[in-house]
Amino acid sequence: MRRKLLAAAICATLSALGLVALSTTATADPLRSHAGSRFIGYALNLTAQGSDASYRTVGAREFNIVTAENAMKFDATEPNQNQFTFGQADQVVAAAQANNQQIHGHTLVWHSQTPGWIQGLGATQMRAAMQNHINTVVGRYANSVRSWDVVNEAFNEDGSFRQSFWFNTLGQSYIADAFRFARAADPDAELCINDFNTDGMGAKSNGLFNLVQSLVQQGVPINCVGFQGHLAIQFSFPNQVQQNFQRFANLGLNVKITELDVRMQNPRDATKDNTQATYYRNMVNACLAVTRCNQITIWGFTDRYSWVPETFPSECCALLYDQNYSPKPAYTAVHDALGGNEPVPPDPTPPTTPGTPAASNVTSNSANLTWAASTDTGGSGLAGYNIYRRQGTTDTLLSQSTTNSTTLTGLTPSTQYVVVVRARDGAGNLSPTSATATFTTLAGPVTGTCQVAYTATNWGGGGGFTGGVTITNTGTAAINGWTLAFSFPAGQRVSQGWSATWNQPQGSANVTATPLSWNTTIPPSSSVQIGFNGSFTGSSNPEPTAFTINNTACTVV
Ligand code: G2I
Repeated sequence: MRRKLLAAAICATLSALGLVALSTTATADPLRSHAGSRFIGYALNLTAQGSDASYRTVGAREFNIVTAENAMKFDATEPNQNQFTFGQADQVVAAAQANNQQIHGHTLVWHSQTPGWIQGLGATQMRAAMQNHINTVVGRYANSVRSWDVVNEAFNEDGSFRQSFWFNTLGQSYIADAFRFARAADPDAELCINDFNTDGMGAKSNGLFNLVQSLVQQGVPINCVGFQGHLAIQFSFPNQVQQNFQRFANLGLNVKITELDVRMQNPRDATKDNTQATYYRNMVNACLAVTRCNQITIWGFTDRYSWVPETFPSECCALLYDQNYSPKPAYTAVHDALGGNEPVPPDPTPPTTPGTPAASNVTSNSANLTWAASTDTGGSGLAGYNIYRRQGTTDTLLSQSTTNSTTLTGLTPSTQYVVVVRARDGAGNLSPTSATATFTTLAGPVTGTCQVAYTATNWGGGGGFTGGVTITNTGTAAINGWTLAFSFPAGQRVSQGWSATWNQPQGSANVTATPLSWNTTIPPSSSVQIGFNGSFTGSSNPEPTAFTINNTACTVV
């Protein structure tokens, strides 16, 4: 408080001398000085950065992480296939680094601001183009970008998947694939899924939660969930934001507010400013209450540059500073909320090693595990346990538990599992790994009934075609492990496939496909899409008429 008054006095003196053109808040006490171990950021508008010295000054002074508002999007970085243009993205990186700021990458796979050339490709080519884009962009910035919005806005308001060209062409697996490609290009970046209207509890955030939970369970390399936070004061504040953030954090993921702004209907007035400040304060406090919420980014900072008036012509004034760089009540709210919540003291001490787990009640797809509890003396407290499957030297997260027992579900029948447990504390420290427990699941009946949709798209000329198979679990129990089998009627051959291990013995019409690690389980009412390139002879390419999953016939649609 004293610092603030002193700085204000200095500012007033300098102002009187005509040395300060701008009304800004105390320069010695910017937002970033209150961020603690978190990041406080803004979306950088490159036009403003190039033309407006005040914009550069405030952006550099207040924030410690930068998101490119547009410069890292697909249409900016790869406007034509495999012709990459990094000029603008490089400018953002250079500006951030010059100001000792981190960089949050936005965004790799989105339906908007993505060039037309990729939207019309067939599945194989689109997936390869997605991989090439992610590999090239993430690879280029592997040493400078600390976190990425890998997939952006994949959901409809009712929690179903958005029918984007990505989804329509590649199916839901495009999301897991995007994360795998990003991880391959940068082993260290924090990889996020990002969306809007998911800030509070509701249908859309439930859809996001279900997806994220299944990605974690499948070992897909996702590290964080971004909540955009585009709010408006004429709508009520979202429902249970802190609880919503916490349920994602409990999956072992970091949480970020990635695009916060709070718009209002024209004209701006003092009452609206105060309501807006409350919305900002509530969002910041929700983040601060969740240990794993590690970033709050505002989608700009001055009303001089904002996406709002272009998109909502009767609305305005969504940011912390007005058009002339005067801080608004919203700025003070964010500043004081951050200041009132200095970071919790560091806890470098992990919990003690959990006891050796014991397996019981092993079925074809589940098992109970119990172990002796750990203790935590570092101050942040025991948060729970991670249960991993060990295969060779790799431990893959199977599930998490807040107590010293768990029921593993979704296991594959007739399969040996070696499992270990590690304890987690509130600061995210992991204990040493427990000794192993080994058990083998029982042979299982086929638990689901199935439906298969087969497509064949002949290439223009020659005898090549692309085949696609969508397997849907129409039963009420999960299918855990599957073998798809069918016979080609007219000498067709699989030459190369994806999303499954394909096999067609030489000289045989019989084809089988078995899952990869990430699509082994098909929950009820869910589908997996797999595909292949193949060849046919003569002029027709008739479809197989019968398909089985685990030797049980499926409905063919
Ligand atoms: O719409 C607000 C945000 C929602 N979440 C994803 C963000 O990426 C998105 O940002 C906005 C940018 O703030 C705008 O600046 O995304 C818009 C496009 O979806 C951006 O607007 C576009 C304009 O519509 C174009 O006219 C303009 O050429 O920015 C382009 C580049 O300046």
